[in-house]
Amino acid sequence: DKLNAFPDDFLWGSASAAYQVEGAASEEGKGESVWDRFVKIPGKTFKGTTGEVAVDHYHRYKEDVALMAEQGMKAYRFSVAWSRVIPDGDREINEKGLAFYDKLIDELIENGIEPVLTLYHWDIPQALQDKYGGWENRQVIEDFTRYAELLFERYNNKVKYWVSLNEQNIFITLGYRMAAHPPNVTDEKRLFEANHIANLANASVIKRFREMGIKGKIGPSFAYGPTYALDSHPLNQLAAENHEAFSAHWWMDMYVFGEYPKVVWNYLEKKGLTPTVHPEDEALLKSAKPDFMGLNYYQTSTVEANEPDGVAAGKINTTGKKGSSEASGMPGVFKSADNPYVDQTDWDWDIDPTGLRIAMRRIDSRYDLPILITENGLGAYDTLEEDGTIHDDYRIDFLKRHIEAIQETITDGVDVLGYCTWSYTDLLSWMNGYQKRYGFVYVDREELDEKELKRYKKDSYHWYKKVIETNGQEL
Ligand code: GCO
Repeated sequence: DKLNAFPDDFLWGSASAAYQVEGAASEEGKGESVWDRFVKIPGKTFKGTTGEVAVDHYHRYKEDVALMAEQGMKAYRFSVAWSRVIPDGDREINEKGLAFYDKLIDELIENGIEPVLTLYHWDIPQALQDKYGGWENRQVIEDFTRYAELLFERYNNKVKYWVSLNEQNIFITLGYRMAAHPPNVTDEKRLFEANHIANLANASVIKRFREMGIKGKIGPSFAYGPTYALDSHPLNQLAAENHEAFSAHWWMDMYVFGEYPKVVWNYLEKKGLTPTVHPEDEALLKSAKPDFMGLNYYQTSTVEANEPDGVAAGKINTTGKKGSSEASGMPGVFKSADNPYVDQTDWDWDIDPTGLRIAMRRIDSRYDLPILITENGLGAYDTLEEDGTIHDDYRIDFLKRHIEAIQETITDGVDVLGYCTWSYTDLLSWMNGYQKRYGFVYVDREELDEKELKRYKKDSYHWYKKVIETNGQEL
């Protein structure tokens, strides 16, 4: 029965990431992260915007949690900034930084909101980047695990949902192929090496989580949107299969089965791009199956066959995000195409609620894991009216259609733990500044009076309140 689709304990939530909301970039002992450094390179972000102040969540977390509580929010996903709690990444612990997360977590729990803690949302300490090249050096596995252990120990019994790496596919691809994220590199060989080490680090923290007997569930958050073939031409269908292998199985197979898909491995081998694998890696990678797959869903991709000799020879589109990928093809494998059946957002991302249903069904049938939707939302321009209202009916429409798709997917038999919209308050869009807004709560940065940063409830805030109240029955 469709009306009973959402389980009673369904986690209606919302999400954010440290660098995008906290601000206080160098307060109370916080160390520099690679993002604090990267945003200073001219031309890397929209009008040079940074997260130095962001939306000042660090000082306003109480106000933000109060707004969530009033809305009836059941879960809040946030990330811990590694360089806030271990400023150099591998040395002293900064108690003041940890105290912030103590307070945030307690505040959430007191208000009946389940904390969903992301260990890594892209902000590795700059000190580790300088010292040994960050994700390109195996030392990071140990350092990341020590950092995770600290949080596991401290928040065991308080935090029940843990996210290991957020969107490994995005931070690796944008960081090492497109120089659109730190460490600002365009090198395929380095990309696959760093990616392998990130896989090991991910496995290592999950293994540690099990060894420590932490109560709760842990999994990665992966940016996934299914691939469609442009049409039923068999070569276009094959191209779609290939894209799915390169952009999705390449990572998710590793998380769940501890191995790389053959199709991609063999292709990379021919190009001399396979990462260095040590004999002991396999055992670690196979010892760390996640409890759930965290799904960040924004859009689908459409592809067609590419000429073997490379008409559009270029890059692999692993981001699943147009506009964030210059990409578009691999000779003999696939190239990007436009989908004529879907509309686009203000940033040209395909709007495709059915794609979310397909995404979850594919994850369910290939990996047989519960799914926690850790992100889904609409980045748009919003207008603050003179009376302090924001009429974001386009966002309501977007979210409503995606929630309907989730409802259908649950009736298909897929185990869905919860739904965290992206994002709670408006926040810094890494490369697009503060004009690209995702939140239920509008943050006024227009006057650039950063001390003000007043919060306003959008229409979608009130709408989601009712969705939660009725457990998804009233959309
Ligand atoms: C943006 C992006 C982000 C991501 C998120 C990924 O506009 O910068 O959409 O906000 O969705 O950080 O985990």
